[in-house]
Amino acid sequence: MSQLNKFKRYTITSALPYANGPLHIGHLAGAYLPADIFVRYLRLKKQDVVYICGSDEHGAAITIKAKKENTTPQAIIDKYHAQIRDSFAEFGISFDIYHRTSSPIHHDLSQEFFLNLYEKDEFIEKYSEQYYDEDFHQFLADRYITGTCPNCSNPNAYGDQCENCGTSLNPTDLINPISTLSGKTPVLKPTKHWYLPLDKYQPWLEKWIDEKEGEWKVNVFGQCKSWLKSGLQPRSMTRDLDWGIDVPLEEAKGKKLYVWMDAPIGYISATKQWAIDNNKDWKLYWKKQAKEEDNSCLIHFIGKDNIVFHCIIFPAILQAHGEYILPQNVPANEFLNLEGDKLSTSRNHAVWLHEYLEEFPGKQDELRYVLTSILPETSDSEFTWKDYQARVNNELVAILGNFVNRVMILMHKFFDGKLESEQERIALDEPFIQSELDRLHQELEQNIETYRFRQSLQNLMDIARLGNKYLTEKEPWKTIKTDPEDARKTLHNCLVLIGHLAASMQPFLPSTAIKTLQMLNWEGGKIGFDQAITFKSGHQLNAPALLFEKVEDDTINAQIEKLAAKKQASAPALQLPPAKENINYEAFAGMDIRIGTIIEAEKVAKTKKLLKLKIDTGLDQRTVVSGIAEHYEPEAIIGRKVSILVNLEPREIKGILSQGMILMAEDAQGKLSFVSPVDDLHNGSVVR
Ligand code: B3M
Ligand code: ZN
Repeated sequence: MSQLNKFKRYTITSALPYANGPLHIGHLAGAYLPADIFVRYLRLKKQDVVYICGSDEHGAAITIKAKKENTTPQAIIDKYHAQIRDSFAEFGISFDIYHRTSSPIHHDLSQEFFLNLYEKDEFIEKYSEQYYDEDFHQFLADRYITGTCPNCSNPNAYGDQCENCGTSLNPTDLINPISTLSGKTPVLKPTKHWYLPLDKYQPWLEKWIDEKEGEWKVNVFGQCKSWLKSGLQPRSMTRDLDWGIDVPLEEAKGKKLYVWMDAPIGYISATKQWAIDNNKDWKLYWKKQAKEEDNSCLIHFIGKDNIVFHCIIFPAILQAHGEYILPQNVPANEFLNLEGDKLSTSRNHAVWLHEYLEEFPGKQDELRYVLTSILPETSDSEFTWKDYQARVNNELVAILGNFVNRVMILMHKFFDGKLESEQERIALDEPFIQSELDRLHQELEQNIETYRFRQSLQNLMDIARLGNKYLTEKEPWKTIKTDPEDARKTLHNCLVLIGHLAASMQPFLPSTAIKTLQMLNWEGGKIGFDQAITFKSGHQLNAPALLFEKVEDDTINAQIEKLAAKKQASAPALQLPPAKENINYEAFAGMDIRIGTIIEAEKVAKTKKLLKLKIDTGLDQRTVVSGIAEHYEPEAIIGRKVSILVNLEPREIKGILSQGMILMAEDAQGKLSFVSPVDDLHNGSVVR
């Protein structure tokens, strides 16, 4: 049973993207597509819902980008805000407002929040030693400082968070801190800041999070539990920066709010703006109401790297304020990978939305479909172009498109696209199909309501499969000659099914739903989500049009090549050693290199780099000491065919007589790899 009516209202947010670069498919699959499906569904279920998003325009993410592009932060946010907003609109992400955190209404509300907490004495004010870049005369926080994560050893952790393990950090937690401005090790200098005592809220947070067990996704709940277990620390809510929202205190002149203090408040200020524009009351969507059952249901859609901010820090801020509701759920997604590698803006390993739109015009629903099929709901998932092609061709074209197309063509061929029957209204007249349809539709709703969007999309496709199966079994193209009434009835049933399909498509494939309704010549072009579908006898269909087109190999190969080319272009230039002086042939021919097999391998005691190997050279079995222990585990290389220089003068290494040398190739990162024959050669084969 649907749980939707438990709540009076819904406040749905998607993470505010930093306006510091274009969007890629990972963004869409993380926090936007799932939220959009959910919101479209809520609207179709006639719920009172507001869907909020906007650009996050403060913080080091913006200023660092401005520096890189040699321009101002304002120019950066103006440029990317517009680009991001347009990409979202093109993909049908149906925000009620796409706002900006640089707007005055947002600055005001953030300052009001800060002052509210300040006046209640919720902050701890303290001087502490903070990292400072002497070359750039700047304190270093957040993305201005990187170092090794004390929790997972990721060497590229930021000053406020490790994106690898999700832990939130303070700059002083980093091991080997480095300024991202000068690349130098920073010095410590005292400065005053205002800290939110998260440790004080810990008992309250624990209780609140514990209530979410079983309701929140396991990955989200688990992350929260593990931070609470390691104990929360006070967290500075102010920064020594010159871009951001002013700390509204006389004594804090020149300081700004921490971007994660202001950004989530951006959800609220955006709602305020929307309410002004639409004559609504924003407080209904954010403030605690007199009766708890009148509260709005707040849901944050985010990617997993934002969990700590939405499940710990922002709730603590809201709770400290006291007048606001807390999130009911935070269905964070894991990460999407691309062609076997992490999506990466810096390495340009991404499918950019603005490029997709140019190269695949009108194919937004295709991408929505593929991404929904592979949403990283419970674990990281992967986008590949071959998979994109397969899903479009074998699912959208062959199942959904094919069903609709076959029915439309047959209707036009046999009946000139006109529905006629003795009854006034044509309804689904096949109990088995009706009950299957009801079951699938119910499952689809249940899955959306529990954030299982992948599964709900499968339910939609199963409705199309049901149609195909029915059509194939009934063979109206044959019965038209033997029993034309049966053929007519079959096709009528199929059309009712298509009506249901169009209705159910709406959250997932909004443009396709509209196209389908147009073909059906559906009055008003809108269809209720769970409305009974009937046609008036005499109803005239419009001409059939293909819903989807096959994706050709060439198209896909071009995309794969494009990714490879980008990767190559952004790979650091190889630092190859210069060529050596020429030698004569005799010098080369003097080397006796053979193929051999490693038959024993063990670490040389008290050394880090050395392995003692026994090699069958075909001529004999001999011992070689090789400096490869940092690259290979001894057990893993037994049986490996290698090339060995057998006439190198024996040498004693760590008390072991080493007779010969294994040939190794070294890559730009210093990784060693065996020079092994591709074919299966016998030991003693000569290398020349
Ligand atoms: N801008 C982080 C991000 O883009 C941040 C989200 C803010 S949500 C309030 O990953
Ligand atoms: Zn980490």
